Amino acid sequence: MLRPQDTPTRERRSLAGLWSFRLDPALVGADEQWFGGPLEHAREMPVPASYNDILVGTEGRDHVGDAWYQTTTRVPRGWAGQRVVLRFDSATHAATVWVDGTEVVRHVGGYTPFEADITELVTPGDEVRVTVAVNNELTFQTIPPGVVHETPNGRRQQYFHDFFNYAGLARSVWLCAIPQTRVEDITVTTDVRGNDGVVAYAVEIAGDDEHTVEVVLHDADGVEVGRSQGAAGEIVVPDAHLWAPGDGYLHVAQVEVRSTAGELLDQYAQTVGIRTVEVRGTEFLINGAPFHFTGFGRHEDTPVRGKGHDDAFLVHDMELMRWIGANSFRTSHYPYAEEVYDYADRLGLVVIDEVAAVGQNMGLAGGIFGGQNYTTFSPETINDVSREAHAQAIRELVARDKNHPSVVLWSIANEPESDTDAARAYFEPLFTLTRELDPSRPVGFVNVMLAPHGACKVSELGDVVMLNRYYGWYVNTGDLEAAETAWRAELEQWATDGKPIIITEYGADTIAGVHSLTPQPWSEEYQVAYLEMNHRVFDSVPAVVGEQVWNFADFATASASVFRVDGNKKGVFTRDRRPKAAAHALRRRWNRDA
Ligand code: GCB
Repeated sequence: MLRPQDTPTRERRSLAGLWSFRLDPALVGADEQWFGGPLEHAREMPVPASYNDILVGTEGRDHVGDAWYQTTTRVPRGWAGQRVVLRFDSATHAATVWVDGTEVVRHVGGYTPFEADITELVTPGDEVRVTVAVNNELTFQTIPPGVVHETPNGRRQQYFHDFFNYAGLARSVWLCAIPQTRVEDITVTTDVRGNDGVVAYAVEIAGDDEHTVEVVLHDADGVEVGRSQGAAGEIVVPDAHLWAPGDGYLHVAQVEVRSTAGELLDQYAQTVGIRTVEVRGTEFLINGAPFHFTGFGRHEDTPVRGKGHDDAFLVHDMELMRWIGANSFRTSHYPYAEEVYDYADRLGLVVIDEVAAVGQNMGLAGGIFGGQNYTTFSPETINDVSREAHAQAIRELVARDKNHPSVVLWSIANEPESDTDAARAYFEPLFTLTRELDPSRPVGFVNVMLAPHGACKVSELGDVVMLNRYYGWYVNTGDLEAAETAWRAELEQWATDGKPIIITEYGADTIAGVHSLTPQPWSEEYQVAYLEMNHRVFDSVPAVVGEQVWNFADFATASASVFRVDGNKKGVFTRDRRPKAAAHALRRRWNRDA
């Protein structure tokens, strides 16, 4: 599903703004046909934004059920004869959409786009009413999983991951005009031969069969560097300027569809970063050169707007990344807004792209999230239906992000149970699927401390080893010497697998402003000492090719918890993006060679 664009043949209109809004905890809206007319008893709600923290009190924060959104917009007069498409960049976690009372699409999965062709329901020049019921319930059959409990005090949502279950329309909504005969999809893969860049493409066209396709490749200055006819082909760029970490050089492939008479039917501009990614032994190679990941696991999380995408935070956060010397991040623990990947492409930032499979681990969730009553993988809990939802989430992730040069690695789960045969049986087909969908990138999953080397039955399926470890925090708390010994011992075992190791999480909760002469947990000094200890360990194990601190910034977690105070404080920046002492320490380390 291509991202909306304005081109000579396409137009898009953002539906951002204030929509009518009404919570529906009793789930009566569909029966009462709230989609049938103007939403009654509504208040206003910004789109894009998560609704939870916009409202005051527990009503929005702890809501379980549907949230109804409605807006009216005018379909531009000039769109007659075009396909009119309504597109949601996301709806968390499931949505049903009506246009003037007619249901047009349903979608499950909170972090990927979906769209509906509404051409037959609208008249260019007229107003149209769009109504969406967004459901935030997580079950064992959703990605991520959760349980809704019916209690004497109402319905309560339990979940097994460590970030707040923000919901709503957190990303853009678009009304688009797209030609009848159109570019439906583009897949670009790139290679480097000697000094030449090779751009292989496959274009899918929908509509009239009588057409021709041409792809014209331009460099960043707009100079044509090659062209090719046909729906699939290859363009060789002599002496190509490659996309590389720190150098977000982008070519643009103009895909043009013409009638046999030569009339332009559709045009779509696909950015292309020419680069290669390869895992060789314990090295992670980008353009043949060993790459060492520095940076963070992040969250889409800001005050008030929750997971609502915001360009100001996007640019500011990436400025902070640049300041600190980070060259990469992981989209922990779900696919982020597409604006983030576009920007990473342009900045030359490297992305580990993660599907929203987090919390599939009742052993881990037991102590923290009350998952002790459940078996992770079983017919009653995470089962074949869940795996199909997981597979679908992977399909939608790869379909959406496959053309981003910044994305170098797929992460198909964060910290699932991985030391059982059931886990192995669950994950094996998902690795196969991901490789079928995209043979051009390595695939991995993030291993949890409960499944150390030797016990983990899933790691051998991955091209890389990704480890989240908290020596000196959750274990050996406060004893960095013992932590260093234990951590090095474990890491040396992983190194015997002969794969690159990326430390995808290491971190210590730190309250900004708490200081201590001896490094005490929760103090800024401890966070610095903790990171330095980790770095000594990483630097002594050559197979370690990456260090991503948990987390870029403090973030919101579930409201009811005795082990989080006002959220997770492992941020190197506070939630409002002020640096802790650790930020300066990381900046020194990551700019050593500068
Ligand atoms: C983890 C999880 C992450 C948590 C973090 C923590 O292992 O992957 O989602 O926030 O630990 O701080 O406990």
